[in-house]
Amino acid sequence: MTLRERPLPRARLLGERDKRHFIDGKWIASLKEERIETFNPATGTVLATLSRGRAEDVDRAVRAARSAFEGPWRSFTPGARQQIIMRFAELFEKNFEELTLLESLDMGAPLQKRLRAGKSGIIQTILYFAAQARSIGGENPHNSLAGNVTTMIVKAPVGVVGAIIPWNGPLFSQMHVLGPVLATGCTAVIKPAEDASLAILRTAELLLEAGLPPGVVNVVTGIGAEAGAALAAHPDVNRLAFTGSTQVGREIIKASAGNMKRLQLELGGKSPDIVFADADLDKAVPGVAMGVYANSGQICFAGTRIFVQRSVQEQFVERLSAYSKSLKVGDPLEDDTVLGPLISQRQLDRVLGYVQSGQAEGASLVSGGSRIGGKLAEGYYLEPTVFGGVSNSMKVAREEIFGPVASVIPFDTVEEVLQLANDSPYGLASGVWSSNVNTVMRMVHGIQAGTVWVNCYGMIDPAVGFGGYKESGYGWKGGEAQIDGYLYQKAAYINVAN
Ligand code: TXE
Repeated sequence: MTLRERPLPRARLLGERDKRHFIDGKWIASLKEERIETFNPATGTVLATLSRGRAEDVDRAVRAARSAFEGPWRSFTPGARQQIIMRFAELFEKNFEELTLLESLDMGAPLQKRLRAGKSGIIQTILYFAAQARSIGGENPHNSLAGNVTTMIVKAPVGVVGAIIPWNGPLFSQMHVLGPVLATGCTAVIKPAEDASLAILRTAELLLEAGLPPGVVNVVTGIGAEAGAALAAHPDVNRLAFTGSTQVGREIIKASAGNMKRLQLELGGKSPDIVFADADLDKAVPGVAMGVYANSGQICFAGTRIFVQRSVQEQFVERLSAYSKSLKVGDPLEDDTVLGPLISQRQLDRVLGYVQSGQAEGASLVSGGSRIGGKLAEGYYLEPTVFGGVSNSMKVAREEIFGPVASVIPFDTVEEVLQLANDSPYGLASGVWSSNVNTVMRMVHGIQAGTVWVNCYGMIDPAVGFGGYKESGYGWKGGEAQIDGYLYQKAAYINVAN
């Protein structure tokens, strides 16, 4: 039986196959009643249809968010907001299997892997923001004014937040919007990616069940250039969180200029992962490999530029290639699958284009590089791919591929690799594998990237957070810095002598 013929597991989870927007706590069709299709990337078949939101639908959602912000939501104390977030976290945990299955069907992530490893990270993220709800306070700074003047800094929620969420991990991504929005008392209009909206629509329902007043979180589905662009340009949206390509990030910056929206941009990456000769290769090989292949390479911080010190380069490439071949690529719903399909035919074509360009520029294709056929032929599956002999100036080393493609670049010295690692328009993340503390500290201080993982790759703690240097965007996600971005700061000078 091919994947296409297999009955959808627990198809009831999809509920109504024709999805609508979630506005003001209700399911609402687009004003023009247009629809788009969303596909299962494992089979290439239509999974559901979504309402195609246009500017007028976005406007309706922004109005709902504004009136919830000015209305019922305003009377919720920090403690009441915290309780709602905690109730939501409980419901989310209770429904985690269903939500993860939806996400898996919609974007192809291996289900069991997500169920095992993803749950605690996602729940911890929302719980971190629940705690933050109680910690937002003003300040009474010591001032240099006359004794009868008291100064205060007070904080207030910025208002309506727009969020454009990508398809590569919607369940996790949305928490970095829902968390700060609910903790600070803002309201939101979310535009999920057209390729993976289902888990976000289901989450909106759970928020309502948790006791969130209607209108606090709204979801408008549709196409980026239509609904997304309308949200980015909307004059009554105060802040916009965008995760996506650097190219669209530039459009968002332009669109935000109209009303000077505050922005949080998490954009592309081309992260260096650096292996020194004194590294423990038994740990570095799988660590580096999964730094590229996790989520089939569709992660913004994937460590795709693998710099390996020349004396261990040959051995490393051999082991990386053997490890890559050992990983099971397959149906995301099978228990032992490590890599699922890419999100779409378009993404598969884009990644195959990079494989061709690597070969054309003289890199050596050590393993992988082809679409997978047989019973996986209907989905968008690609073999984990290793390029050796890459130079940092090749296209495969300069542009974000967003697929399971590793490029190995040899180096000799610490100074050389630092210069090469920083020679990129991006600066999202990086990895260092070494047992020498001097080398490690030289890298931690020298690498121009928002995160440096040492002898590990891909850990994220919501209390620590992450963000980018250079064209990887700005606006820290997580930690107190993110909360600050969702608050206006206001100074009060109170002269009691008058
Ligand atoms: O991205 P887009 P795509 C990178 C990655 C990938 C490439 C293209 O390199 O190969 O982008 O992927 C919305 N105004 N990343 O085409 O187009 C769209 O609806 C407002 C990195 O999917 O940037 C979706 O929700 N919004 C990344 C989101 O932007 C617009 C995650 C991403 O779409 C819009 C995804 C517009 N004009 C892709 N056009 C990461 N940093 O994790 C599109 N969108």
